[in-house]
Amino acid sequence: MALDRSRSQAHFARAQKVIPGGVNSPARAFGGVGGTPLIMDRADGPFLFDIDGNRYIDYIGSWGPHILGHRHPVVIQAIQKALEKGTSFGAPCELETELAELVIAAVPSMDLVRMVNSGTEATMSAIRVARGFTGRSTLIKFTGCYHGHVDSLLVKAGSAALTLGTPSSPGIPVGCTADTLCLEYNDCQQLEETFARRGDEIACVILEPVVGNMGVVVPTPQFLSALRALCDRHGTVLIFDEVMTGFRVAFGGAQERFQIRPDMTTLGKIIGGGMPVGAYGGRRDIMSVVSPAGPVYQAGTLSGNPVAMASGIATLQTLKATNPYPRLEQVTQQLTSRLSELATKAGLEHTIPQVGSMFTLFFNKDAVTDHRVAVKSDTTRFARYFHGMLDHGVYLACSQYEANFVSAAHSEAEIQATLKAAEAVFATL
Ligand code: KE4
Repeated sequence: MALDRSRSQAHFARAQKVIPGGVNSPARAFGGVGGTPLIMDRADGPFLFDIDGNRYIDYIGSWGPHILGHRHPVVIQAIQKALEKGTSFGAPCELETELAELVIAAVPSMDLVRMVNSGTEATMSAIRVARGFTGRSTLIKFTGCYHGHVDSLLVKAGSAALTLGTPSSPGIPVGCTADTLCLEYNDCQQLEETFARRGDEIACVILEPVVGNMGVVVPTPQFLSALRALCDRHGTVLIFDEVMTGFRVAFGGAQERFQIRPDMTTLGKIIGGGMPVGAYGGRRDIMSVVSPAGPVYQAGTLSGNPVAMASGIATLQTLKATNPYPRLEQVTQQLTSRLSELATKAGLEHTIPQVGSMFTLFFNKDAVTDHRVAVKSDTTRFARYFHGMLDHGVYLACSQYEANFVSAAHSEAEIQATLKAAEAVFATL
């Protein structure tokens, strides 16, 4: 039975008159799946509710922040308490030190940390600091990894060959990406060749230590250890962009899970608990170049504001106190293995990589190890799957090239309802 979404349709038409594309972020515009984005009214636990009153089991959790589920009482109370004292002072407050201490205690690579307001700000700043610290300009990123809309990182590599960055968006002067080398994820040979030729000019390497932004792609142990060794050998700063994986795949992030220590880490999403927070940090000698301690400038009006800090503190403290990770791993493994059984029964070529509570169902016959394989996925079939699940009250990431997230609020009932929906939808694909 088709859900009534007339209010969403009408409101989206109104939004398009005043907001580019009707959205404040293209990721939520349904560009990869077609149709009209739903206008959400409220959220609670594992659920989203649209303005037509339809309820959805939510697997994006605001694209990662809501590992505890929406409106966790401890987080809401902390925000309300902070609000009683004001919103932003433009001066230091105790809460920003408290969140910094919690982050440093959890993330092995961070001696010092600077709060910002988004993951993009975090990666943009980390790149600048790495360049300032090394005095070098060249950076390496990997095709299919997304690090926010930073000019120097919005680079779409061409073929698998070493590609000098060409901007993937108008408005970015070629000069901004001339120093960006784009390599293939998990390709150790290409990495070694690049360092052999240009290692001593490379300021930093930045990567998602578990990729979420081409769908979930898992690094090989060889790839991570090659990265660490080559960066050590050439004095290059290794940056783990853990905006998505930080406090998601383990309390200490992917670096704790894989026992690889980067030189710098960027964070976001979960450390704000749904409020705008990003952070970057790392080795003391590197972070000591950051203004005003050192010469590399970075600033922000609302960085460290008490309301966002209170939300992040409550989120991390609750994660520490409840340790949801073992159950998240087990529930997500059960969900993905049952989804795979159902997809196989329906004769659908697929692969479902899963790390912790992140997963992607690729309509692809091969294991997705990098962007070259990811882009061979059947995105038309994915779009039908997405909308079929939506009609059954399950809200997935609206792109084949995104991760989905299970939260601590997802109970057995939601998992079973998701599987029931998938069984029905797979039969229609
Ligand atoms: P923000 O600027 O959106 O807070 O963070 C940018 C960013 C940086 N690094 C990683 C690994 C990220 O995943 C992101 C943002 N992720 C996307 C979803 N894949 C956010 C959704 C959106 O852009 O609306």
